[in-house]
Amino acid sequence: EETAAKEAAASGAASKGGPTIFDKIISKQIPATIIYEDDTSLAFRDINPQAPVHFLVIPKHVDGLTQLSKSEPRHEQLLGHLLFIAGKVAKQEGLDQGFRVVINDGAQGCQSVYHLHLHIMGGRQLTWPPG
Ligand code: D5M
Repeated sequence: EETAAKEAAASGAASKGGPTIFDKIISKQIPATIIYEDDTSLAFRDINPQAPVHFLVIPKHVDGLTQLSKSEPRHEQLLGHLLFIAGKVAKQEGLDQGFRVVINDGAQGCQSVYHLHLHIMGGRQLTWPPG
């Protein structure tokens, strides 16, 4: 938990439920390398890539997986959409040999930015299990 808190501080994460750095990326207040965008989602390259290709897919209007899971049914569709976009952009990025999709949720999940995001990593042989 201490590590997660430190990582959160290092990434500039806001408190749970508050605005995060990703809100500023959505509103274009801070730059990011955006590789896909539609009305409800955004994909951009991770600033600290863990693989040759590492991008994030985020919802534009919802903060967290827990928030999504216990609220309106329309969020069920949004979750599916995020995964659909992950696959579409993975193809666009040439990840035809495979890739990994990860969601870090909460302190034990090692989440550092409290705005739901899917990590998509590929372009090298990945290993399992993660730490
Ligand atoms: O991962 C949060 C991820 O967000 C981590 O891989 C770094 C990335 N990040 C943080 N700030 C930025 C900006 N400004 N641009 C691009 N990527 C960023 P987590 O799953 O919460 O641990």
